[in-house]
Amino acid sequence: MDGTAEGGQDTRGAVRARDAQYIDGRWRPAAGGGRIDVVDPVTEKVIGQVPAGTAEDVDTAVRAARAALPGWAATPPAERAAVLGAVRDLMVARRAEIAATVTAELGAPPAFATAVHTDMPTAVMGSFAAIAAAYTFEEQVGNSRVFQEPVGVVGAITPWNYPLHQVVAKAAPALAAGCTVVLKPAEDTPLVAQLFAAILDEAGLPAGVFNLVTGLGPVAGQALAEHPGVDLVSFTGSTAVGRQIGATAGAAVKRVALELGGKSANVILPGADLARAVNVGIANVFANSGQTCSAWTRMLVDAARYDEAVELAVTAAAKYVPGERLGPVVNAKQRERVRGYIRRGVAEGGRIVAGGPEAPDGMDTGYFVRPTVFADVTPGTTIAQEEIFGPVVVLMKYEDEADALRIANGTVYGLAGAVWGADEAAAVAFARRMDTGQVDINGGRFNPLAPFGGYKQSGVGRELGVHGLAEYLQTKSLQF
Ligand code: TXE
Repeated sequence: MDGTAEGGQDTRGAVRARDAQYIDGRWRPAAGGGRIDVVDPVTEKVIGQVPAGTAEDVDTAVRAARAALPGWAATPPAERAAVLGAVRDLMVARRAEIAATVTAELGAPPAFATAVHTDMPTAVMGSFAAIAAAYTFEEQVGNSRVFQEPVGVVGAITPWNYPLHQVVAKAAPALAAGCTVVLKPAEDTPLVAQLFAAILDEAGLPAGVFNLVTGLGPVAGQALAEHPGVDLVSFTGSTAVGRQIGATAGAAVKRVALELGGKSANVILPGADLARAVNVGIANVFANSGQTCSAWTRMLVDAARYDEAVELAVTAAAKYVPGERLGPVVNAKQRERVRGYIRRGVAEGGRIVAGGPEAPDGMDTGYFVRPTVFADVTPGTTIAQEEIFGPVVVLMKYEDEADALRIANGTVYGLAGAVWGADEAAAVAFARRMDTGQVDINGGRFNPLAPFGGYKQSGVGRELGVHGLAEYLQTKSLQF
């Protein structure tokens, strides 16, 4: 069922914009007449329009989600798991269409759009189908029967940086738990969210269980966060907006999950394979043009090997050719923000060894930023403290392990990180002392079952795996 009015020009074959909101199992016209242009960050051309949803659309969607809640909550977990499995299969079948959509609206190079933007959320969807099928929603504890019940209606607000993954990381556990969902995706990347809604529809998810309202953050997003019919707000985005959403939820005594910014450290211990640590570290930051909340944007190297690390980083950065392996950032505002940070870094004494604030040579079109490496950065400076969210990495020197730990832990954030060392036990011991939610040891590999989330101001709650599912559950006990 997909009787949509076609809102956008089809510039890349598979990409399509729907001029409608997906509410209560059908695409319906938005309440207001406003539209949001969706822009291709490579060409700067408008590739489609979606509705600028209003508080009225949000209210209609929340009512639909409330009405669908009892039925979905009472659906046996195995049946919910089967629907998620069908969704996963459709994501596999529509892999090329998903990747093309992310490429069109985010500017992600096609290979990355497929391998990461498409395959990662597909794996996450599959993992929640498996978790829902196996999870213990009901158990006997002494003379009590303990039930894990859905929290209720979830308001999900997502950013543009991993437009489908961020949606799936919320929708999949929420649906697995028996919650119903209203999603407000980022205004820059609503097309893949619309495609996802179409996939859920095709998979046979009952009407009202998942609803999509496109719109602006301070309008549709805020209306969703403040709606009394929402039981849990799950937000990923900037710390500033997260703080506001947390305060609103706190005042309403409502559950909240926040995935916010990061400034993660890549700690290269003295015995580590330096070339590998630097190369993987650079790839980690420049993938997705630096727009990754968990990116290892601070590289920490011991003083003895610092100069060698700088050279390796410069060589590795040169492989990220803008327009080829390195895509643009999402929009003009973000490009100016990142360039501003680069200028600030220079003003505060950092030494640019690759890249810089100017546009890449001969690239007047597209929101490109040169892959930038800073050396001689001191820990207290702005570019060593604030999330830049662009292809910028800072290299810092440490004297000994205690110094490295102090620098690694010396920000308000604590989302992710990496430790490299010849002695794995020593690397693990170091990682255990880092104030951060997720650490890769000697490279690591993505694990959709591993809990992901922040210490300190990087957020509240966890996504992925059984810990991610638990965010969407509340516990009831019956005593006998
Ligand atoms: O984020 P916003 P922006 C960081 C990153 C980036 C900066 C700004 O440093 O440079 O934030 O990005 C919705 N009530 N991250 O401005 O505004 C908005 O519509 C309710 C890190 O894009 O926080 C979108 O859907 N919702 C991050 C979502 O919030 C509101 C990913 C995120 O947008 C709202 C993105 C409001 N008042 C940015 N205002 C990460 N952790 O991965 C906006 N929104």
